[in-house]
Amino acid sequence: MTDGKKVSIKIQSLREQIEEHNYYYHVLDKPVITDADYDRLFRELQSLEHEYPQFIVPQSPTQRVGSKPLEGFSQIKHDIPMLSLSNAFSTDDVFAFVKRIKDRLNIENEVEFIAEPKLDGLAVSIIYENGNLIQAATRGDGTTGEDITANVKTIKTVPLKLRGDFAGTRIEVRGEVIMTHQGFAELNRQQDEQETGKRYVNPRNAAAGSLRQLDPAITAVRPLEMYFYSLDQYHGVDSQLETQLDKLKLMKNAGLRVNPHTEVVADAEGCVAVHQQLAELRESLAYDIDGIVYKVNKLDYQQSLGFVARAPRWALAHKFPAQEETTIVNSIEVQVGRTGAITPVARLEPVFVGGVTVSNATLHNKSEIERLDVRVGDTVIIRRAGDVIPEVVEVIKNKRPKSAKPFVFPTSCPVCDSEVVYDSSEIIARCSGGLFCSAQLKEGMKHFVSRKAMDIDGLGSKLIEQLVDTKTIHTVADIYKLDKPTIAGLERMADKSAQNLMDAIEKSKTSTLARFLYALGINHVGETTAQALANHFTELNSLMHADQEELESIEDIGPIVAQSIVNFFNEQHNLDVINELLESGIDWPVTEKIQVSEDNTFNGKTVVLTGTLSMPREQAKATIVNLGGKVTSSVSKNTDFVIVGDNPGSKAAKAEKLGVEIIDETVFREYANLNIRSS
Ligand code: JCF
Repeated sequence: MTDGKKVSIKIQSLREQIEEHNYYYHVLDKPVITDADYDRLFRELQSLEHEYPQFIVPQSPTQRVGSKPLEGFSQIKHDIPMLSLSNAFSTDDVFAFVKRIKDRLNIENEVEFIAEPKLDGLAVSIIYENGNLIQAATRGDGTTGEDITANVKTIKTVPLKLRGDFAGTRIEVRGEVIMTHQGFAELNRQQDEQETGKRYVNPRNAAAGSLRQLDPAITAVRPLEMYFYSLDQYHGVDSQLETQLDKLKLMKNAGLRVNPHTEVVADAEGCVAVHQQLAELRESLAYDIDGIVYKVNKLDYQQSLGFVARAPRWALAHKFPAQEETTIVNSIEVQVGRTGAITPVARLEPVFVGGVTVSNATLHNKSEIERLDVRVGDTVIIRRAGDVIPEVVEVIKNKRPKSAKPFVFPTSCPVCDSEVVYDSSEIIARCSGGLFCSAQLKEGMKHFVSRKAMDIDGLGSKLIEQLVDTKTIHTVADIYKLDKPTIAGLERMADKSAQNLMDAIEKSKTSTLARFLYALGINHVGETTAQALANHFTELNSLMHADQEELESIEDIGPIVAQSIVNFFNEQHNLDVINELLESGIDWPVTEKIQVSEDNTFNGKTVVLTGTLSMPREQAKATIVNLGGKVTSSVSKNTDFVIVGDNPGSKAAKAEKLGVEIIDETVFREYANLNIRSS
């Protein structure tokens, strides 16, 4: 075989592996390799393609950002119009819809439906020829849309190539491009940081703005995702498709992600039940949905029902209550947080939005107030999405009272009068008072006693405020000096509750190093970082003396976090408080040092992990390393053991072929427990 041939086979194999892992990750939501292993495959393909550019094809997973910035978007006429959906706002509307369908079909029996969440994003149509993505378009006016092929190709949940044999076919699929709440928040955070002066008002606008970039390289770094909901053309596909569900299954097998909350229901009651379930789930979903879509399942029925005006007769969008409402700003106040950050808040005329009454909305920061130009007395549109704090989206300027004056952002802290200072981006305002500021002190204490920190049950916000305001306590260490008569002397404190609080304080003294570190409220040290620090140092003293370099050597700790930790332990005041806390008896069990017998099975062996393990991969790796073994990512004849979890992929098959010993995860667990003894 020529070298060229060998390289081309290797490239082909890498592409197939990457595509298969994309499918496991994006469509099945069950990755079978680590991100690091995936990255390795990807980089190997990139470097081979770099060396042998003659083998690059547009469908290669490396070619998502292929083209240069466009001059403008060209128009694409849809083969089949992209219709909208008829809307329903009540269960009565749904029953009427189902009755109309049964009447029209002239049948007595119940009609099956597919129910799925209606995603609040942008409809996109994609054409695959011979299984390759060749075109993507927006809905536009339904007849003609814009060619956004280059941008859509950058979305990782959109396969560039379909799975399976699609030679000789032309397929059109449609779906919704969305941005998750998390992606949206992160994007706005970056927009703030880069001082673009532009914040997106909601995930849908952010998705739209990201899709309409002329430079696909910008779209590529935006957190866009896609769910597919319809198969509109399938020329050359020889499967027998009888239902909407068959279509969705075909799509899913082809690597097109279908929303996991999609269900077949037997009748109108079933439709309404899904609406109710998802209305409750709505808060916890990672993205916005604005209702449920019902579609007649049988394709024959869809065909005979046809269309009215611009919507199919066989589909309905059953909407949820709005997440945006208008109300009036009664006042604007600023709040001082634990780190001194000053957040402006709009106090609102209470309004019912997305199922709850809202009377406050965050205004984020000074520049956001300026951008919105929000004033006391203004009528505003507020938005409440998921479980995030409601925010002001827009001011309705023509409803502004004549007397409304621009809001003046304070130059001194409203609580302690210290000067307000700004971070380097000039966006985040902070009170410079530190613990001299009673607001910062109170917030720091609330954090210290919170459930994931020292977990002092019964020491709520109101009590902390009283204790600070009456100057009973000055630092978190003072909490442990409280006596029962002092507590009982506070407002609304009976003898019994004073005793309970004393007990809770006492109980909190037995803690863990991770909790204690988290409780200290070191800037940038959240729960996960605190745990990582505790794992690494196992005791407090060496952490307190660690330098920047050692801290940065810990996985996931970067220079900013490391610097913040060093600064914290350089501050004499903090050391004093820590000493007092330890003197008052706060303690934690010493992390057990692991002792391993050298003749254990894994000592000196090379091990590969595959499939979904019930323990975090890092933990499995650490266990093997503790036993003296080595963990590698791919199976070869040098591999000694392959440990398999659920849904093992190609690695288990390869191990079998090479005769490498395969160990079930449960067996591994038992083994690891037997071989690790604490000293
Ligand atoms: O999730 C959506 N926004 C969505 C829109 C879902 C669907 O199944 C749709 C749609 C628009 C038209 N189906 C049609 C026919």
